[in-house]
Amino acid sequence: MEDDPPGVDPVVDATATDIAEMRIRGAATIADAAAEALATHAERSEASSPEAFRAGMRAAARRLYETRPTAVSLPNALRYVLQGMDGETVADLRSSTIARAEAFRRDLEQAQAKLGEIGANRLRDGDVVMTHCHSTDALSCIEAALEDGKHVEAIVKETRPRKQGHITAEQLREWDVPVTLIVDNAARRYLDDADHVLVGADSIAADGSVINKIGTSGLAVNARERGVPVMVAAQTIKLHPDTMTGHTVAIEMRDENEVLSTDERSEITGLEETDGRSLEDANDRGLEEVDDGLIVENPAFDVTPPRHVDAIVTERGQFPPESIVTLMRELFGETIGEPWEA
Ligand code: RI2
Repeated sequence: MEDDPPGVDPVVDATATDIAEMRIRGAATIADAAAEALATHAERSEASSPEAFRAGMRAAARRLYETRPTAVSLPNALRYVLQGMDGETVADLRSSTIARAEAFRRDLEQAQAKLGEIGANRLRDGDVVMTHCHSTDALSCIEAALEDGKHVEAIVKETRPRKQGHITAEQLREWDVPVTLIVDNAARRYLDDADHVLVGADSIAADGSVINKIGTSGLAVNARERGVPVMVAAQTIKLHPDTMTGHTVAIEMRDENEVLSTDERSEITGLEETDGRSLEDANDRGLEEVDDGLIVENPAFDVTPPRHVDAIVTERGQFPPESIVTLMRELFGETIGEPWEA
């Protein structure tokens, strides 16, 4: 008789849903939450054999992996934890997995603090920094500069559609940093007042391209034209190993509701209700195929070519983007597996 397919712990399920729906967001935070969920799954696993334990861990990792495609910190975290699963008994497998996940989470925190210290060296007393979206890696550079006693001010881009710049503004105000909040369209005008553009990354490709929140590439082009240096704060967990062998990074397309509500759509198209339900609902339920002639696209990320980036700041030092591949080879070697598929 075949074993039932392994189930995943409810905590894994809940974490995966929170990541997909962005209650847990930000590349580093996603990686941390994924490692924590794997540790919880390992701790609570009721597997009666080493094979069943391993299969359960792979299923848990797959569930987490399938949530969001762009931030490579997620598969990097899953790979790291699964590679540490070691032993001949369930007890040994369990303890080695938990220890590995804990080590991963500790390293993550230390890497961010170290990166912050390095990034802070680029900021001078009195500098004004323009930010995009919300990145804990980017903010760690500002935090370290403040700890060094430097005065820093920020121009914070709102960052449509989810307005994650508001999270950045909130954090900076907590640290007493003077903040000017602007809509995204005002960025070029305010670049004249900025000494740096400082952003995070969801993935860094082997050629030094930076994949970050939609709008980063346009900001970088404008910054280059204005002579404002672009600094990318990204722990090495953001380095995308598959790009060393020619793979591209998938860009996540998110729900159009983040851009346009059903009511706003109706206002634009002039079509209101179908069968007592909204158009979208009607389409979802297959009640009536309604083509209202309006397409809404919502890519979450874009690609900034290396020529528009001045420095990638990691916990291993700062790098010109074109040289990042050297660090990638050192950290990942040449071959990368997907242990959750084994
Ligand atoms: P940290 C975010 O993506 C932003 O694009 C941000 O720059 C990047 O993750 C890195 O965040 P999302 O999850 O790891 O908000 O630096 O879509 O916190």
